[in-house]
Amino acid sequence: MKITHATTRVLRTPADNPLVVGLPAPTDTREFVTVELGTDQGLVGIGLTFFGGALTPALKTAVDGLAALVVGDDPTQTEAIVAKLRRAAGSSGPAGIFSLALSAIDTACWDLKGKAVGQSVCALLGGLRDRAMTYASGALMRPHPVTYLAEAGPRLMGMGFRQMKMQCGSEPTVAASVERVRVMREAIGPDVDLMCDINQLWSVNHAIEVGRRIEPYHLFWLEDPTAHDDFAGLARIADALTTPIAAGEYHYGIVPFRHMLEARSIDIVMIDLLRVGGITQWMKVAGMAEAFNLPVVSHLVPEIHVHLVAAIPNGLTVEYMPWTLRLYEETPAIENGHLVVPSKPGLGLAFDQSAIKRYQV
Ligand code: SMN
Ligand code: MG
Repeated sequence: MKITHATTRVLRTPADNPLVVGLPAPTDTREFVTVELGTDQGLVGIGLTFFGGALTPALKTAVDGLAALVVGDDPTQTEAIVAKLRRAAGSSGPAGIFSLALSAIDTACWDLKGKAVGQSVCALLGGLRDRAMTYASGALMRPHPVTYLAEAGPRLMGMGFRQMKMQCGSEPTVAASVERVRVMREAIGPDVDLMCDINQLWSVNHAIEVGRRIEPYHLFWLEDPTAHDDFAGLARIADALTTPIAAGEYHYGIVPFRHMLEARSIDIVMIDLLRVGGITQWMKVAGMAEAFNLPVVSHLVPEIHVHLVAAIPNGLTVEYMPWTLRLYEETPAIENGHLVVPSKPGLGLAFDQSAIKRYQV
């Protein structure tokens, strides 16, 4: 099979989240770059990327440039594709636009890999399970008042979620952070898994002080409590607390994960498909984590990550952040708190033409 052409688009959607109910709709937007790789066998592979922000036009140009380089190549030879693109443009990475663009191409190649043999990407990667636990994300955000959290938690449970993630980090006092977690835990009871994302906003000492005082609320994990690349600081927090520490979403490529794992910085490895550079690289980090006997979780893009987390022995749960789901004709179903792996070949996804028409820039 050979890649014959590529179509890329920028899609701009409202920066909303269907899991957030009863609050004013956001006025800002999110920009995604999609890619469709056409082949001489008539198959089309899809991928997407974002995090471009104001540089999204540059990100689209990067995807266009990498796609043009792989015309004529066999998309099933994913390592050969990565090596070629690294030779051609790796000097502009790994952090930033290179890895974000590489991810879109690599994902589309894996979609084609599956479609070529009639298997899902999950099956190609090992197919350990046909579903993965999933947690509601983006519904319990930092700016939301505590009273909203108390109402939103039970509502998410009513939607079938058995895990959910809140945010802390901008409270004025330690007591206010502790109260925020206490209210959330009281609202959902002891049997729902509750994660808390700090997004690097605390110092090491502050994270240890608050972390110790929220231990009684049994967080499923405390995420990015301090700077994502302060491996020694993260290790101090992880050693000081019983609560598992999760981090990794901010890392580009696979090498930072080596540093994080060697420093024993974390208890749960979070891998972002777009920043790590695609499915090929994501799986390498998952293997690194397995060697350190650590579970792996995903970041955003649940419709693709469900294949990966379900395929590996140390896959723990998939972040259900539904930002991208409106771009597809159909998306993975949620059954009893689990996200079901699409059984169709490849990713089992197709961009929704009406969404493209509505959101294309
Ligand atoms: C997050 C970070 C960046 C964009 C969206 C969401 C957050 C998460 O840290 O873990 O979902
Ligand atoms: Mg996070």
